[in-house]
Amino acid sequence: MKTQIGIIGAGPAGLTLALWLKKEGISSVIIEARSRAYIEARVRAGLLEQNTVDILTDLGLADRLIKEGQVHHGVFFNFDGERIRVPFGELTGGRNISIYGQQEVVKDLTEAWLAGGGEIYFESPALAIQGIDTENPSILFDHQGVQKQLDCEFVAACDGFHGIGRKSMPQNSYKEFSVTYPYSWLGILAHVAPSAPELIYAYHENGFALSSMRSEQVSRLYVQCEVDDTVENWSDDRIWEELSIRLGTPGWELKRGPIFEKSITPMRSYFIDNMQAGTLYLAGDAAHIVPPTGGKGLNLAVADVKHLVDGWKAYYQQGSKLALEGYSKQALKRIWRAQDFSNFMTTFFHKQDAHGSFTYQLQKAKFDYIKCSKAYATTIAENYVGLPFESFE
Ligand code: FAS
Ligand code: PHB
Repeated sequence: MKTQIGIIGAGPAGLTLALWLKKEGISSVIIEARSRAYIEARVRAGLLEQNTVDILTDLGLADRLIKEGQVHHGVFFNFDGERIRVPFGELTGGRNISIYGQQEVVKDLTEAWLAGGGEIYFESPALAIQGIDTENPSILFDHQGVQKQLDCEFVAACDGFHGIGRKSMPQNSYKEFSVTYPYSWLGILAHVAPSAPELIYAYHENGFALSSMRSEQVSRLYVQCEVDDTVENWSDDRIWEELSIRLGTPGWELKRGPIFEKSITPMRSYFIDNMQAGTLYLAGDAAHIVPPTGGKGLNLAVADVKHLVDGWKAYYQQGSKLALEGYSKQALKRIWRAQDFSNFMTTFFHKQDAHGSFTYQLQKAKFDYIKCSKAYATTIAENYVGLPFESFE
């Protein structure tokens, strides 16, 4: 089997890359370890930045997103029960976010790719990437118990944090940066209408909480929990009680309903300072992880894809390797920005030290500053909705 770009992973990065390359007349094949049912059911992110919505729209992949997604023009911040609103649409000249589950994005992109004749080898884990120091690398993978080989001109490892892409980079070809936060998130999905029209991020003495949603009938909510906590420690009643306390503000009530999904997500920042080696390129979680507090994970994956497509367009259409050679440097400008903003949102809202401590006073000072400074509120707003690509040119 031969193609121009061999893609490992059918997550947001791999699927967006395949569809965008196809628009530019560049062929690719996707190799995915899991089944179609599994990747389309995997509950993860829900916040799409303006850039991501614009890219999916330009690619003709946003019909359902536009129909079923919710456009938000602002976000609520709670601190010790006081609530303010950051009107990011107004502060950024109309850049907004959309709430639309990652699994819905994956469903839409998978459907579009297959309906257009695209190839995905499901339940086919990539075992090795060979020849990245040549112009004809290949991907060895297991397909229904038979070892197969995909010959290509480039390999895009979009295989997430636990994939083989980063592990296939040459020794000492990158420096890694890693921070693990001393807490995790317990996330739920519940059959109940959201209790607020926009997201609520809340600092509380009991711990952080986030109120999000998936539709008018389904709420998505998170509570800060211990780093080694388990869902078994969290009864439905305890979850609703803590959410109600942590998100509470005078005159507001949290609606409750049947919980149908519970999961715990660790909080970490990770990235490497080089995302390419020879004809191997990494994109998305294969190269970086951000704590979900900033809602950046999926959006960073799509931003990496934009830079990769720019590189392969220039190479195949003008014979220039410049953009490909500068891929990591270009992508890292946004990755550093997203790491900083995700770290800001995480340390701003999570309970890290005793109530009233020095750390607490710094967190409260941030909240009080947002209330009185349009400049500070605008800084947060432009990072939250995602900076335009031209900001990093
Ligand atoms: P993905 O991990 O989505 O996709 C990688 C794909 O590669 C997977 O389908 C995997 O099966 C496949 N793969 C792996 N190894 C392979 C191999 N050897 N061969 C073939 N295929 C292989 N981000 C947010 O913004 N907000 C959130 O709330 C949020 N919550 C999250 C919760 C969890 C539990 C996790 C793990 C992540 C969360 N994220 C969140 C981040 C998440 O959305 C990622 O940023 C996003 O999925 C990145 O997309 P990809 O880079 O495509 O990687
Ligand atoms: C979500 O809806 O899953 C979500 C939204 C915003 C975040 C994290 C998760 O920062």
